[in-house]
Amino acid sequence: MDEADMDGITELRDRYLGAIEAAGDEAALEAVRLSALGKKGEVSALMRSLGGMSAEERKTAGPALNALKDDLNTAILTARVRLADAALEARLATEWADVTLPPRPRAEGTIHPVSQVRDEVIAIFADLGFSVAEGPQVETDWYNFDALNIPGHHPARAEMDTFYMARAEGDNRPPHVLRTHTSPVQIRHMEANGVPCRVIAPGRVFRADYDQTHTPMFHQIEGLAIDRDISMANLKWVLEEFFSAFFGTSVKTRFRASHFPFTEPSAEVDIQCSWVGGQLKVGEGDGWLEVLGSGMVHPNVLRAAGVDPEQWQGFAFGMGIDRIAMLKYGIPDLRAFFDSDLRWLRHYGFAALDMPSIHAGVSR
Ligand code: 2NL
Repeated sequence: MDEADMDGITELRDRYLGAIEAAGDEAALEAVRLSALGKKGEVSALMRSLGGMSAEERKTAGPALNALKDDLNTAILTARVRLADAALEARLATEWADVTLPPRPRAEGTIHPVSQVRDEVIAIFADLGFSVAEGPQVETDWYNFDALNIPGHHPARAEMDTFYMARAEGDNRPPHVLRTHTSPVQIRHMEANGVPCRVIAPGRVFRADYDQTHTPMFHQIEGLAIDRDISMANLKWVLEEFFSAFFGTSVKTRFRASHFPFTEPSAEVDIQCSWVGGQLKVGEGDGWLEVLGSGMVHPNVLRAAGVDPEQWQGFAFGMGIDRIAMLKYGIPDLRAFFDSDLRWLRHYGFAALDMPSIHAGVSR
């Protein structure tokens, strides 16, 4: 191998090292590699020419060409890593996510079964012409007891396990109470609006009682209809209409004579049900389930609310929202209602706007 050939190898090395350095991406680099070291590449052609050389020539040209090939391969490898890094950097510069952005809002909780059932009951009674009345949860003993024909010595006061509020030291007036029923709301309604009236009073009530089936706070809906000639027959129709709409199937009621101080006559109301394989079904079978207390409003109660019992009469009823929620939606444990357990709420809770009413399909 003469000087000219060695110069040729130097020229090749400089040219290809320059081209490798100049390659802007991995495709350009591969093109450079092929034109030097590919089957038809310049360096490969020179390697093949070794066969036509004399042994003397081969002795210098062989190692020189091998060194050129190694140098180019090393440079290509280095360049490839550099280009891959640069490509990654370029991607990272454009493809980024701001992990500090707030996430899309998602539903945190659900409608509590008590709220759901209260709203269902309100919707059904609204269709029957009843409006909603509300009042304070802390009541005077007059509105909670006396106006309802429950005098001071009456055992019903003791039976109700009333929570009493404390009076200031030296204040000897009778203490306020946490209302034991929503009846006071209806007394206040008659006082403020007069009669005739058709109202329901849903809300929280309080009794000092805590076991498997009682919580010290629970929910009640009372209903009141006063007019000139309202009877027990109207009460029975309204309740059967209500229960049929509420349970989505025709429901019979059974009235059993009972006693409440605020109604005369009084009746406890059962709804028709069956027990099939340990499962309760409302509106079929020959079993009965007590769900409600009711009666014709006592003349003393009308008088206490400023209504003349010689002119007006009507029915009233009261039922537990929590109880009928358990019945309709198969919820076994009352006390879990008030644990604020999100897992329980996600299981038994409702989506917003899930609101059946009398129009939502009563099959009969
Ligand atoms: C129950 C069911 C009842 C009433 C509540 C009532 C309200 C007024 C006048 C007369 Cl303003 N009555 N409400 C009537 C009957 C039953 O509650 O089982 N209570 C112990």
